[in-house]
Amino acid sequence: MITAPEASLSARVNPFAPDPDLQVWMDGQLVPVGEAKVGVFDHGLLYGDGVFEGIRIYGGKIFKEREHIERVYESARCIALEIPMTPEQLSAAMREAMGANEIVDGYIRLLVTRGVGRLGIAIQKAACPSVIVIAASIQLYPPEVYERGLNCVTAGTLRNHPQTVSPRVKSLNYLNNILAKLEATNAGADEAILFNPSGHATEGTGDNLFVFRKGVLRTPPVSCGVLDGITREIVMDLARRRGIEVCESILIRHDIYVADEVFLTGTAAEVVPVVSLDKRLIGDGKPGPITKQLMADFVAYRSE
Ligand code: PXG
Repeated sequence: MITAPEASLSARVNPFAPDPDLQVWMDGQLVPVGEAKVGVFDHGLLYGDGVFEGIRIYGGKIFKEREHIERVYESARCIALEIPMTPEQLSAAMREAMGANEIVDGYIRLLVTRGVGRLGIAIQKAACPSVIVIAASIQLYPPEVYERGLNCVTAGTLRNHPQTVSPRVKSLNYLNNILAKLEATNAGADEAILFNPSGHATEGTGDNLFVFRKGVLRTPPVSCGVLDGITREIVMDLARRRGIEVCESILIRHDIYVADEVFLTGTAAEVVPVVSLDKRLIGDGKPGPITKQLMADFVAYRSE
């Protein structure tokens, strides 16, 4: 329902406004968040033309920094976007943003946009890509979610077709994921599982998917159209170290319904149990022992 705004647009108070003391690193300098503005002609805004990374800071250290930097260059390369900095400079910018805001445990959002240009989708119409680094605290699922597990729905919205923009690119257009998340919220669930156009399971809206059944841990291969998640890689390794057989295999909805355990992995959520899909309980409807083991192993690993 559309209602008339009560106050003029410019007089609205945004309840989600960031801490005004936050310093943002933008194109070579730290600026107060109130001054860290993206131009209305930035192709990142006009067309979603850009890439990003979400990175955790644990105990003052940038977690898996090299992997995230490699992935942002790979995402950028795929969309023919030249990052106007070396990996070393990018790393220094992250440290500057982290230091300026005294973040010890938090989150880095690294963005590269095509920059301000002329109207028009041709990349030649934007010559100066912009780099932004935000270091801040992170909004996580509350602890009880890790104890009870997530209730998920099958999203009607599909994951990007691999022949459109590759799902391996962390692009500034997350609308499919946003719409899938909205489907979950509208259904009273926590999260949505997206499928690809062939009906194969891919991942959650911002997390990779794992299914455990009869001693084998499975996750869809990257070729199914999923982000090559950094947490995914760590968790596969942790599971193997526990002697669990791990394989990348095509999964359909059936495999989730009949799984003993299901969980999601990602930078923000780390390892989070899934206890139902479309209101059907997975296993006994409680986080399972393998999931709990890997949750603990992940916490130990990231504190190493
Ligand atoms: N799939 C998708 C679509 C993602 O966006 C993951 C899987 C997990 O990948 P990593 O490398 O993080 O294990 C992601 C990651 C945010 C945010 O602010 C999103 C992600 C990560 C951190 C923050 O929404 N997505």
